[in-house]
Amino acid sequence: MSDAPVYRNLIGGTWHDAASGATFANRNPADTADVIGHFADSDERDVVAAVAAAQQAYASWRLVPAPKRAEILYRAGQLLIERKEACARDMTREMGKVLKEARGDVQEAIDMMFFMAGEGRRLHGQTTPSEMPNKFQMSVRQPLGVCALITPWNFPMAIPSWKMLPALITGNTVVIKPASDTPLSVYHLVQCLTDAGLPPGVVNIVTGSGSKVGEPLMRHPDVKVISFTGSTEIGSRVARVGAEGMKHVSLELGGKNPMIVMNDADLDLAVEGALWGAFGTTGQRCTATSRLIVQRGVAAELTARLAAQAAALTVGPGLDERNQVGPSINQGQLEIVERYVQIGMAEGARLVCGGAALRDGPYARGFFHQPTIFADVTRHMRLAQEEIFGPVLSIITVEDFDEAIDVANDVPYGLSSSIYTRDVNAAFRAMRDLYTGIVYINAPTIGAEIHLPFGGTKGTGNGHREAGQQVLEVFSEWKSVYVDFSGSLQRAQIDNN
Ligand code: UN1
Repeated sequence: MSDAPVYRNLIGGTWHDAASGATFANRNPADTADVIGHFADSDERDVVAAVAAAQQAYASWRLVPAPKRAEILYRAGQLLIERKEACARDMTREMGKVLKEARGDVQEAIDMMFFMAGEGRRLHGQTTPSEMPNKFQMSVRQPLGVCALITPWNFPMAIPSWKMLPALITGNTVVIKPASDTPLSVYHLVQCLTDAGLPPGVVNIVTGSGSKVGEPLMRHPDVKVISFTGSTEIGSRVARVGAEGMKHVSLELGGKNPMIVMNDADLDLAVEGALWGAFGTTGQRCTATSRLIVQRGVAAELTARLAAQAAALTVGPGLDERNQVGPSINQGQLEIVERYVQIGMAEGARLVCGGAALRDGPYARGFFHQPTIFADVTRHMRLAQEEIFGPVLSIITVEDFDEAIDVANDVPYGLSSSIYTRDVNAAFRAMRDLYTGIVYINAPTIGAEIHLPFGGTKGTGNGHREAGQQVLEVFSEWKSVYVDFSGSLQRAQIDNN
C-alpha cells in the first residue's frame, strides 16, 4: 500500500474500515503511478450497517422543516465555493478531465446546492376546491426513506449532487456508492454538507464494487429509492431489482447524441461546437456528440476542417492547463475505444483523423487516445448505433432535413441532440421532431444547466428526469389530504349527485 491517504466508509457520522479490512487504490488515469487514496473495499456487511444508520437518521430528518434543511444546503454551497479549486484539482487527478472542466463539474454541484436550497422554501403542492361544501383539500409531498445512490465516474461531483441534494431537501436519507474510479469527489461533496451541519447518518458513503456493494444496496428491503447513472445494460438490471422490491427507480443511461449541420449553418460555429461536443471530457459524457449528421453541400468542407482541428487538439494530463483533451478513465475504457476504431475500419468507415492510442513518452503511464473522426459512416453501422464513451466522432452525410431527423432518431437512445441552421422554420421543426430529452439549437449536445430537467427517451432512461424541479418527483411521493369540517358524513360522488 502506498502512503496516500486512507478514506473510510462514512456510516452514522463516523468513519469505518470495510468489515473485510480490505482497501482498493484510486489512481490517476493520466499517471497510474500517482495513487490518490486508498478506499474501503466494502461488502454487504458494510451496506447493512449504512442502511441501518440511514434508516435511524430518517426518523428525525424527515421532521426537520424543509427551509431548515435548505439552510444546511446553502451553507454547504458556500463551503464548496471556497473549496472549488482544491476539489477541481483532486477531481482532475482522479478522473482525468482537464482542469477547466473539473471546475465546471464542481460549479454544477454548487449550482445544484443553491437551486435545491431554494426548493426548500417551495416544495409546492395543490389546494383545490372540493365537490362538497365545508371541505378542504390539498396535496403535499412526503419523503420515502432511505435512498440508494449509485453514481458514475464521468461527472464525479455534479451527478452525485443531482441525486443527493433533491433526496435531502425532500427529507430522505442517503447511502451513496460512488464509482470506484472517482470516490474522492463524493467525499469532498459530503464533507461540505457535514461541515455545514448535516446530522450524522443522513448521508452515508460506502465504497466498493458494483457486485459487492451496489447489488446488496439496491436489494436491501429498507431502501425505497434507487437512483442510478450508468450503462443501459446495468440500468435494466437495476430496474428489474427495483421492480421485485417495489422501489422507486430512476435511471440515467446511455446516449448516442447527434449534431445535425445543415447547408445554411454557420460553419465556423459548427466546427467549434462539434469539437467541444465530441472531444470535451474526452467524449466521456452521456451527452457527448458522437454523430455528426451533415447535409451533403457542406460535408466535405466540414469534414476537412474538423479533421484538421481535431488533429491539432493537445492531448495530455488535465492538470497542465495547456492540454485540451485528457485521458480515458481506465484501461478497460481505453480498450473499448480501440475496439470501436477497429470495428469502424472493418465496417468500411473512412478514418480522417486520429485512430490510435498514445502510449509513448509522456503518455506511457496514462490511458490516452488521439481524438478520432470517421467519415462515410452509414446510419446502421455499429459505429453509428452504439455508445462508445470516448473521443470518437462519426460523420454521416444526408441529403435533406427530413433524412437528417430520421437518422438522428434512428438509435436506441434519446438523451441529447442538436441542429445548426440559420433557418428558423427548420430549427422549430427540429425542436418538435427530435425525439430526445434535450435539444440544442446552434450549440453542441453538451452543456445542460441544472434548473431544467435532464434525461432522455428510449434506452436512455425510464421516464424520470434529474435536475430541474422534475427531480423532486423521484424523491418524494404525493399525499392527498381531505379535511371535512361540515360535522356530518359527506359521501363523495354520492351525496351531491
Ligand atoms: C453527462 O453527460 O453524464 O450537459 C452529464 C452536460 C453536463 C452534464 C453531463 N452539464 O454536458
